[in-house]
Amino acid sequence: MRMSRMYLKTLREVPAEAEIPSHVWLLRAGMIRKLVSGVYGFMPLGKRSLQKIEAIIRDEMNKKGAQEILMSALQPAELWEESGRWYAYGPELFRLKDRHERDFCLGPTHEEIFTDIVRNEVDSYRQLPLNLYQIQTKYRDEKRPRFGLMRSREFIMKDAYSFDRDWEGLDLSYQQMYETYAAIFTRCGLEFRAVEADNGAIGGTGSHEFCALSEFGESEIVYCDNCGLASTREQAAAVDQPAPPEEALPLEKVYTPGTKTIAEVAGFLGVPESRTMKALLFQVYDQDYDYAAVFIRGDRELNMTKLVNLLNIPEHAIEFADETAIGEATGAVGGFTGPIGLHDCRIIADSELIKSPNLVAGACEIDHHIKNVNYGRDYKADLTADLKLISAGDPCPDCVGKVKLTRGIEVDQVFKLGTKYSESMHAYFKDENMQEHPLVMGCYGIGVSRTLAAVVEQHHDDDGIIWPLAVAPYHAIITLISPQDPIQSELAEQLYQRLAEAGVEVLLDDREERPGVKFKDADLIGIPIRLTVGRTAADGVVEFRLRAEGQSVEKAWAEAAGQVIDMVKAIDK
Ligand code: 9G3
Repeated sequence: MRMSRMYLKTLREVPAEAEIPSHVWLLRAGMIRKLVSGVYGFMPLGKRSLQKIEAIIRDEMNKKGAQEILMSALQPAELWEESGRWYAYGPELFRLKDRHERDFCLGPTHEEIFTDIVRNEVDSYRQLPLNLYQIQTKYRDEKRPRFGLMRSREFIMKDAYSFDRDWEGLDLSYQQMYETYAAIFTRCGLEFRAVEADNGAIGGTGSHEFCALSEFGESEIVYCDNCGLASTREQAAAVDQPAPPEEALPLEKVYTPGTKTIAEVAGFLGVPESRTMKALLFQVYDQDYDYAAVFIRGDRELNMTKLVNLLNIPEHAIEFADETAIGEATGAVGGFTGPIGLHDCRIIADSELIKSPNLVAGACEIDHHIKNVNYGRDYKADLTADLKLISAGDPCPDCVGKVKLTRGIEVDQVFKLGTKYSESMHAYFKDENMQEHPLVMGCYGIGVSRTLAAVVEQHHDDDGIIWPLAVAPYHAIITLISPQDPIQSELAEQLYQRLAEAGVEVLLDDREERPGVKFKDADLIGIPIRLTVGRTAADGVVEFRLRAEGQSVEKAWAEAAGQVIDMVKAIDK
């Protein structure tokens, strides 16, 4: 493609709404354009990279015997009523009516649609296992779309649905898709971790998130380089590290004026924070108790997911209580609450805390704490469990390593759906004895447009994008310094033809622009290989430079061409 003909508008300035690198660079490189909040269009360069990612997905899915179909984005409400989800989703579901006042939604996902197709046409075990997928536009009316393609209201997803005769079959399908995803993200040049994830609203059991590591990711990832553990932070077990046992010393109430925080009381008494006890008070709804006090070591943070799971209550049934407001009912005293003197309140203690001797706790009295509080002798809990939020450097729960924390972009999700949809929608098959059984399903999504953004998050520098060769919009760019110089333009044309004939996707920057602008644009759009035709054209010499490495070397043009052709042939080998 000649850049003098190409539809491309690069931006020198960072658009105001762009907060993270991928959003900045995709806009500045002219790859995407915003239509309205959370809705983006793909311009020529962006569309080409999107197609590269889709081609990798198709190749890997087809290798595993999955079959591509394409279902509609327009979904009749009836199917969602059958699955029971029509009323389960709120404003996030784009709903509309047709001219006959019939209810529809724009599909945020396609469990119902795929189950409907299969229930009408699969009725025998001989047709199983089956894996159908599509690459299709999804619609979710996100409350706060942001970060460009990362959280948009319309996005491209590859969603696959597997149908098996039993759970063993599902496990096999799941394993197949897991391997497929690892291959896809590796070929796209993404560094990722597969982490156990919470099942969330969709139900089913055992789901994973593949997270592309990025400091701007929305998921907090805990990982161990030693054993390969990877988990979302709220899911990660934390290892108890109690102080060594010691004799329980006598209780001692001390005057600790104005020391409301852990740091203040630890500082005032000259003890480490790990020798103090933190109290967190909660108001609880729809349970047979109103208040709960959670006690955890002063140097730890509470993991709310673990607390909610322990109490087996929904997240909205618990909220932080105002200690002063509940003082009357429970004896709590803001900033000085401890287990001794607390009443009419569920006492919940972290597993590590109860093994830690002689701690400083609030005295339930203003400006006073109590030293040497010991579990068992001085207080008991109604419930104890690991409630800690794991932190970087903590021991790995699975090995002797230390965990690290990073953030991840959830580029996909896979769920074992089981019979959730096949039962509610009567998708059954007959076995060898003509016995009817519900199909056992799994679903497997990849955020295609989100993957594009994740690649940019992981592959950029201060000058722009650094595309991995396999997903670059073009493999190479020929920067022609002086198009009006016949020697230079002749050589550039020769090089251009040679590469194009060999199947290299090559851009020829033949614009009447200053060299500096051409170099800046080449770096900004991130084409992996740059060949500069300039002063040395008379000797048949060009400058060869890899975007990812930065330094340039001079080569005879045919040799440079050969090297580019070899690099392109080596993609995905
Ligand atoms: C909705 C709306 C938003 C949603 C869903 C339904 C997420 C919904 C979960 C999934 C699960 C899997 C197939 C591909 C892989 C992920 N957001 N989910 O079901 F109505 Cl508004 O989509 N689906």
